[in-house]
Amino acid sequence: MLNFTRADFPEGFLFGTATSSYQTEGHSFGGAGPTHWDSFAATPGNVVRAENGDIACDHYHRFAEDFDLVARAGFDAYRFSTSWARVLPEGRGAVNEEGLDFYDRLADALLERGLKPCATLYHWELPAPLADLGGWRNRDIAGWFADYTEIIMRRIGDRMFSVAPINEPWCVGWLSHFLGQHAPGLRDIRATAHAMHHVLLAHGRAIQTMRALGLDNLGGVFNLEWASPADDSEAARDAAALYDGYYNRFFLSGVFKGCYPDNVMQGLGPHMPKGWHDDFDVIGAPLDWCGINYYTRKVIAPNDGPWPHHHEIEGPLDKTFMDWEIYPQGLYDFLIRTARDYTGDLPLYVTENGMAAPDIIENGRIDDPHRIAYLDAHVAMVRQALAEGVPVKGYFIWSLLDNYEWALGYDKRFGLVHVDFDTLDRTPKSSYHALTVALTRT
Ligand code: GCO
Repeated sequence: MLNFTRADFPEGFLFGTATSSYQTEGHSFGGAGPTHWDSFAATPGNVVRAENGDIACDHYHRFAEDFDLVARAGFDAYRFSTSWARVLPEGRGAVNEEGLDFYDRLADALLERGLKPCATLYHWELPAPLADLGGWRNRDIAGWFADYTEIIMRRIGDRMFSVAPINEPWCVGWLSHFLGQHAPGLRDIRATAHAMHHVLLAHGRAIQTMRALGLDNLGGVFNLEWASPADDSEAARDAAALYDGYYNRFFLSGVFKGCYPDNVMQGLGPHMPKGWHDDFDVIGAPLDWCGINYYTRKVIAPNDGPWPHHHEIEGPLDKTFMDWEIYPQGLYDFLIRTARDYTGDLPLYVTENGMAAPDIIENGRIDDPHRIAYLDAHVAMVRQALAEGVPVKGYFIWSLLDNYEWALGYDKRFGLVHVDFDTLDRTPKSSYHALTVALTRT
């Protein structure tokens, strides 16, 4: 049982669940073009067992069944992403009509079930031909992305409840170009600085494009991770502040304040693309809401290596199957801080929150009390922020389905619904049943 019901929330508060295209659809279906994730995954050492998104959950063929599950649980909204390479197999130029038709059917299927469609236009599978041209390192990506935005939104924009251009700019920039853990797997500070700026420029261009199409309820989705200093020395505090700088504040500050944090620019400054100072009018195109994806915190210690002169150390709290500490307080702190420092009265959404576990099926049942406890603890933080006047308007759980967890392959199960990756059978977990009670009890 969960310790909340819908009645504990303001009228109109939205409960939703989320997935993404490459992680669920099955990229081999329907004429989608190759992406940088496909080649990244095909290169030894990048992804557990070199698994990829070819089949994933076969959501491409099973979306109706999946949306029945969303509706039956009592959710109001469903967050999904559209695949650039499915719509434009070359990234530009010729449209794959089958891909557009797919998202058209998907939009209708959501509305038929009374679900609000919440779209994200990029969740990490860049068309390979654009990666060949430098991908996020190339300033032209802002224009390519705006063109793709126009094509997909001309087709489905009329039925979207909300749209965000890019999921988690930190992952697109830092994780993929500095840490090398996601495609394209670079570890290069110049590539990082360029990608971090261009991802925001592309975000802004997409917002402008959608405004010109007359769309509204447009936002941004940022993954925020709390940074705790390893001890109370000044050096550790600075180290955590820098982690917070390039993980969280860089993107929020770029979009909502038109500048980048000084501590981040001490390292990235010399590597920034030419003319970056002049892009903030685009980057800061006004938004209607701000989405926060929250999972965990990191404990940060200083070192005397090259910038950013710090590293993560293992924290003392209970961990999920991702080895991520469970730290609900961070969600509360981010809701308070984001409203106070960046967004003011703008609606905030928790656009992702959830946890991975092994979730083994036994006698046709999956008991996941750990997930129920995780969700309960985080929802309690949302309620606390609401009680203090933060304008939180919705809470989305990652994820509806167990799916492709990127470099970690298919082992890390985040779903409310278990997926057997041999048969593709779906089995709702006990967390799904608990949510159904919380959301449908009157
Ligand atoms: C994320 C992503 C998802 C991940 C999830 C768990 O936004 O980070 O949207 O793709 O699967 O976060 O790591």
